Amino acid sequence: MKGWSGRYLYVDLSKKKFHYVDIPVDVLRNFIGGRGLAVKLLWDLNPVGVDPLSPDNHLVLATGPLTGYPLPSSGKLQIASKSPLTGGYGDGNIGARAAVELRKLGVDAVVIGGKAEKPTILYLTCEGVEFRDGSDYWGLTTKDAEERLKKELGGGVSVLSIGPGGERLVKYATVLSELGRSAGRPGMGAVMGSKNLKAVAIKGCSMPEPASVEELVNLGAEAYRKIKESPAYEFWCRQGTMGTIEWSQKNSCLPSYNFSEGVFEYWEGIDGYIMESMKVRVKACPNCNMPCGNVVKYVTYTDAGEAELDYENVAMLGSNIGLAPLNKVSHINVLADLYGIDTISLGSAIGYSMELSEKGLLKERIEWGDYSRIKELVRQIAYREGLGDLLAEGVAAMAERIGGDAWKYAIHVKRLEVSAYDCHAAPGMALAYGTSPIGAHHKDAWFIATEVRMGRFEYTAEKVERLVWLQNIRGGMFESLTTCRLPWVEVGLSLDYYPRLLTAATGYTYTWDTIHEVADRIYALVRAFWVREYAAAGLRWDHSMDMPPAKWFVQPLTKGPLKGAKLDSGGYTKMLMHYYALRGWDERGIPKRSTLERLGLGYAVSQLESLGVGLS
Ligand code: PTT
Ligand code: SF4
Repeated sequence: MKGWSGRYLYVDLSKKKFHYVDIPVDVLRNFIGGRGLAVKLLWDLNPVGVDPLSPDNHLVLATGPLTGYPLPSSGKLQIASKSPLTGGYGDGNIGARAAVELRKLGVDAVVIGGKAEKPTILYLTCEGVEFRDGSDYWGLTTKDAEERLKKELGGGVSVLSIGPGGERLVKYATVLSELGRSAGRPGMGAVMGSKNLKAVAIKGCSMPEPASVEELVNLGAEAYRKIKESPAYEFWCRQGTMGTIEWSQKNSCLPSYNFSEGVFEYWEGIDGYIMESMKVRVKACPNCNMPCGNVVKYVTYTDAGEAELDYENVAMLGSNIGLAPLNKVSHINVLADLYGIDTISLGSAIGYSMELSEKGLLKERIEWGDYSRIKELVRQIAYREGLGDLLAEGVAAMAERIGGDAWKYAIHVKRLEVSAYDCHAAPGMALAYGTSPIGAHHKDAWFIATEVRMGRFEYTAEKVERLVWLQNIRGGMFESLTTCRLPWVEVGLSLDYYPRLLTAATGYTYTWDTIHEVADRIYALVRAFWVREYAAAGLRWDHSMDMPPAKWFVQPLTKGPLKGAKLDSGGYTKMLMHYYALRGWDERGIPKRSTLERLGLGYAVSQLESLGVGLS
């Protein structure tokens, strides 16, 4: 086998044992790696209906057949599990040295099950697994844990860790690495915490051999060159994702005041140019020649330090909670990283509590942009103190517990908080959130850019067709390869490199047809996973699961160039039904029997039927 290692490492924390399991080559060919491999492993290994925070849930760390090779931006890793926030499939993508080290372990994935008796650190090397006592690490921030562990284990070790948020099972706790890299928005950090797993340290030894070294190296070198020649390269290296603040403001989709508006009056205080004036260095993921990790130095009256900034973080912890300037936002971002909690859900939970407070639905008074109150709230969430204990559950659970009209202002899809694009005037982006495999996240389809070109108010079949294509490329291909998608998205590297690189790595001929078929398979299995888990919990699945937040339909924008805009529910539902038809799913959003069988997922048919899910 070339390009893959052909096995995964299974670690049982309860028994302190590990073993290696062969992965059949057709599973690798049909799912490629990363997300594809992760959902297949979770489908097979997780008991149906498992409690996400129980020892029986599994955490999967998965690479793909391009990870770590000398080609653009190949240092990415998938972290996946059944989500404690949503109850469905959850994953995240981290750009860190750990991705390459994991590839060098001679496995395609690491699967972690069970629960350690006491706080534990896993040390993974080519010799096997060491179960180290992590008691002294429990309670440390992600930064302190990683620095101490690296000192203890010596050079060449990469670390994935959780902070106090993950330890206390904050439902949107993430896994951090290299201070500033975070993955697993739907609570992958809480899954680690539930297993008493403070950190995973990895030191590999050698990469799997590709089918054609020469082809891979030549293609990789050519692609690196093309990236540097791109007209977008210079600005990207200056601002990275932070350039999106200005773009979103101008296009009226910068989430402001808990997604009530798409423009923010203080946007110039948090944009990419301010960031440039604070920038002290740039960080890159492994094998990347278009670095976008913008590290800034910040100072407020009370705080100072360094932060790595990205668009989502700054929008959700800035405009969405009425906070500016960037110095203050930077500090809140750092707190989220140290505590190990997702900035998007955090900004949503805080913004939601501010709006509820304003409307008298929450008795505590929490003012928009109140910096010291926000700092305190972040700490309370991480340690689950006072009001923080409620906010740590995420906005869907907050709405349920508060009751009354609170649900009207909760911004989520399938219980995952919406990432940083307001959709009052973006039905296609709303559909991207509605149908994203992990709940409302932009990674599978950053449709807003396409929508700006295609028209903001159209509810067309053409948009839906484009959306399915985008999801297949981003959520299907890139999440499985596993490499960063930004060389294509941001500096226009031709997509045609990827099937060629995949073929050079594995020796199997991948065409666009085979890649789209793999993506369709991954989407169908992820959807079947959600339906299975919901059915096991006694919940019926229907199209309401794919509806965006109510606010976008009923509460128009009151400011900016698109003042008065709101979504039309008839138009949205028509697009959703067309989406289902394109995917071969029925009008409830459940893959049809014929679709599952065509994609080689017959095992999902029998499992769903045994749970009483009737298939069309
Ligand atoms: C991702 C989500 C994003 S997407 C951002 S900023 W973005 C937020 N980052 C957080 C953070 O930082 N700290 C924190 N405590 N929480 C955070 N939550 C948010 O998480 C990221 C880059 C970015 S920056 C993006 S778009 C691209 N994402 C990719 C992806 O998903 N897949 C892929 N193949 N390539 C990608 N390239 C880009 O990578 P999640 P990273 Mg991230 C501090 O994790 O769960 O997927 O959610 O991984 O290493 O930080 O790189 O404007
Ligand atoms: Fe990482 Fe940015 Fe490079 Fe992508 S473009 S690999 S996110 S540094």
